[in-house]
Amino acid sequence: MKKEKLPAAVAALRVMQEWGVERIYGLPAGSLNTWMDALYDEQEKMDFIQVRHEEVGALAASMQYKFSGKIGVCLGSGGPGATHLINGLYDAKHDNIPLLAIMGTRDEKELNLDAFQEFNQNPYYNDAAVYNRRVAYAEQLPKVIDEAIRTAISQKGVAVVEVPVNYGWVEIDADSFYSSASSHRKYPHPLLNEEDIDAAVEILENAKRPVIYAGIGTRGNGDAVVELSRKLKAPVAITGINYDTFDYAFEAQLGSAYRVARKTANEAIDEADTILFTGSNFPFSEVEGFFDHVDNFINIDIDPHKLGKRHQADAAILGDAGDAIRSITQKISVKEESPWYRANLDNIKNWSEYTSYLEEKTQGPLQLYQVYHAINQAADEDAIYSIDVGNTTQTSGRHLKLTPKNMWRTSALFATMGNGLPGALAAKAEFPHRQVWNLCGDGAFSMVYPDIVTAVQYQLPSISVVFSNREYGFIKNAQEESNQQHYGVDFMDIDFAKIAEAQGAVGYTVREIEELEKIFQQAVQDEKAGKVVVIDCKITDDRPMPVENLVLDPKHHAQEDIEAYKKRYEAENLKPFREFLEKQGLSSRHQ
Ligand SMILES: Cc1ncc(C[n+]2csc(CCOP(=O)(O)OP(=O)(O)O)c2C)c(N)n1
Ligand SMILES: [Mg+2]
Repeated sequence: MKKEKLPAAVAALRVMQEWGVERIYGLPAGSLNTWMDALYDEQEKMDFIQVRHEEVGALAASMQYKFSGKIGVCLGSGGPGATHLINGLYDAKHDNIPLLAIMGTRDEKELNLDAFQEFNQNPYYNDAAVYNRRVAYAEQLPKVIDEAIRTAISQKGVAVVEVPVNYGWVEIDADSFYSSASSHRKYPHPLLNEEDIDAAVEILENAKRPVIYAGIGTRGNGDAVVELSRKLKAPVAITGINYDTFDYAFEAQLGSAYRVARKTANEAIDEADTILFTGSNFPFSEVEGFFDHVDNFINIDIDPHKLGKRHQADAAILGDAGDAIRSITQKISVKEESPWYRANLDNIKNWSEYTSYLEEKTQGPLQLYQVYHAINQAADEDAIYSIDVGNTTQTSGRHLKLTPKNMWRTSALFATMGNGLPGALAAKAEFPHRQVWNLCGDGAFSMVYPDIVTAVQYQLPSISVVFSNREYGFIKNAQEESNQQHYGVDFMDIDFAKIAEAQGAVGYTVREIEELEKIFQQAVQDEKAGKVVVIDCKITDDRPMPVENLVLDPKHHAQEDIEAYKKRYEAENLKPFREFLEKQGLSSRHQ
């Protein structure tokens, strides 16, 4: 009997399908011809999303996992298409995201002879990838794809597979390969070591000024963190990528720390004596000596490699952050509402009055703050936010009113600009019935806006809010701290609404506060009607408050400097944390 045969590339797609892959992002090329034929054959079971730049495809694939936990796949042609993928691959590497990148290359006979567009590709990806191979012969193609996906998922990283173009067409035996997807099991949570829990509990029992630092390891366990916070009377600082784990109205939420941050978190950590650091890889702790002053540092992580990585730990707990937090909560005694806790609650309230004041202004030129107010008013309660890199990363964490029903995702550790729109494409493809927002700066949007066409073409509606301040604001602000001059940071005004319209999307321009409400309500209707929307918000170039560099405390700054700072940041009623500490009979550690 004749054996059933199928093209090797189709076999590879079947393996991917078993792993749950529903779409591939990419852009065709000669070296991808066999993949395109296979995708044509499999189009009933799998989508090909044609992007306008391979980087957008790679970023969409990476962001897809951040939103849905499903591995993303991207394609790049041999040579230039493959090298275009690199930012997406590094985004995935840095954020521990499983991703499969397939690179075309020339027919095997032409390899290693400096053929057109040919180069020794694998070494280029070595640093980014946990698996990085060229397929050795046609029959191996589905097996290598299976190995690549299994490695990417189990090691939470990037798998790169280079495929000579002729292999994909070779007819292979249908029974010569299989997918190991059905054997996939998640690592179980490590059993907690009770001695380590007890050591942490003892430290916390004696802490006078505890702060819980909740990283993304606590995602899905916000309730457990809140319970511990209320029992221990410890405010909660969060990693910047963890906003949606907590309800914005949680009374003891300090927000995130350092620069992409809120005042309250920096001040609390600065005055704390004990940090409970859970499920976080906060990269600024060593560089800035962020926790150097504390008496005790407790480190919880599910990854042994992270224990003690960011700061020397006095107690270390290997385990799932939720499990460990629950165990600590069970063992710890209920604390009275302490002066430390009250001072923090007051400080949080003072900060939230400040941000509300900015957001709710009805007079004056349009600032970014009022744009957030419009978003908060117009957004669905389970809206998804894809956040680009720049001021938006910082300000969305201050002004968006998030709850665990939302999702807020960005390019966190690699922090590449241009991830917002790819993230919105991926989010809508994964969650077609949820409202999707892309919040980005004008610089970041300029890197990727041709892919608005992709959203239009594939009917993946979203609302892109462009914060147009006509500058690379986040970098201009950094220059203010370190350079003598601003240089290379300003650019011309761009009409993004017009660009959007030219791409078949709906474009709006907002110039005044009073225009916001109507346009945002209309945009929401448009998105629901299946349209891709771009709202170009022409905002002032006001710098958002640098909370890592506060000038509010008369003990440390001249009155005129404080007045100038308050005036510039419209912060007349904002108080230094010292005032709240002293009101509670405590003193600052900076005398
Ligand atoms: C690909 C890339 N290039 C450069 C940077 C450095 N960088 C970080 S934020 C930023 C400016 C962002 O400008 P824009 O998108 O206009 O946002 P704004 O801060 O003005 O709101 C730059 C250049 C980066 N993170 N990624
Ligand atoms: Mg800008």
